[in-house]
Amino acid sequence: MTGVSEARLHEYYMRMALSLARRGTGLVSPNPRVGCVIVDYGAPEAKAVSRGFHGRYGGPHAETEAIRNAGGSVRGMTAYVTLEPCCHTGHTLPCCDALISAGIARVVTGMTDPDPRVSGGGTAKLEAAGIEVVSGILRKECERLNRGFIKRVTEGRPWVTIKAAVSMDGNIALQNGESKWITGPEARRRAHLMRAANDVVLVGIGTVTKDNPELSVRDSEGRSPIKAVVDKDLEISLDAGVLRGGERVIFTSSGSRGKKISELSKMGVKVIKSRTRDGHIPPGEMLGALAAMGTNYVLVEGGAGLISSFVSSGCADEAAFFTAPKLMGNGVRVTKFQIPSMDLAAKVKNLRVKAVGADFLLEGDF
Ligand code: AOF
Ligand code: ZN
Repeated sequence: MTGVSEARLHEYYMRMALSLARRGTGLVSPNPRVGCVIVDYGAPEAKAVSRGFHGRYGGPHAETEAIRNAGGSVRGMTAYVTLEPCCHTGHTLPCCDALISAGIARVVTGMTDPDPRVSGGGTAKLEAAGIEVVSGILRKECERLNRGFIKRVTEGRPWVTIKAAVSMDGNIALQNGESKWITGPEARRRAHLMRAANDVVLVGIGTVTKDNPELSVRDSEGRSPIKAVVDKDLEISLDAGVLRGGERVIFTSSGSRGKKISELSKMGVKVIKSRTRDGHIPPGEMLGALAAMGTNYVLVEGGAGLISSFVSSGCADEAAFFTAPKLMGNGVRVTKFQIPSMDLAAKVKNLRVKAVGADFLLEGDF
């Protein structure tokens, strides 16, 4: 491509690698989403000759997939990878070794791997083998795509999105408890897609008792996330829809004991006991346990109490509010905390607004 600067080409192919990486969404945790494109600059024009992505946990990494998919020699070519190639032996042999032995001449990466087993070691290994490494192309986009992986590896907790369906005046239910259906079918389908993109869906026992949700992924393709319920006093009914199949977790207080725990365990439910503070299980405790289970992304779906405690404890990273064009009056507010002055309001940055059917999806980061 004559006339196109090298920087533009790097971004172009990195964008291609990013869209490949996205195909691992919901499938690769605790691993990161990674995509790889191999480009032949030796041809009269730069040409992408092969693509690969990390498609499931324990499966081959993006780079080895791309090398394999080439079906022939990739000697002298450039590999674009959204993440620094690994140099450790885990489920698979190091990608660095695969790139070196395939004769790749240049590696262009999006971001450094925060995993302490790699973290700069991959780049160093490639350079020591005489491969040119260009780092940090579309770094922000690459880091954004793996925000949960980064969070878990560097802070020991997954990325948390609080999700709710609200009216324009901030209600998630009427005074009488009615909450179906605030938003329309398109928003509900989108919410199911959101579940599929997360590793865990977390709700409070109040929501389970009142709405009896299944928390499965129905209206969209994809695997179902872990279903987790915060149930301090173990009030859950053994017939609750959420307990029907899939991977299930209940967070309860360390004081919970008795027959219910053994019944739940017999049903295959993982019961995690936690200390309480002011009568609540601190969100940080739950997130620590979920990180230890290898999850990178948690969707907190309500109710208001749980959403509020995640926000006020600084454990909410992102908000996704489906907002219906209606007013519901003096109902149940989506948050319950008191703010003493406007400068202490929980501010949402990088606001994204999307029309979804007749509703709007407002998304942003804390
Ligand atoms: C890459 N390309 O496609 C992925 C990488 O459990 P393993 O053996 O699959 O190793 C997981 C670690 O490897 C993970 O923490 C991250 O550091 C790296 N993931 N690296 O070069 C890939 N998925
Ligand atoms: Zn690798």
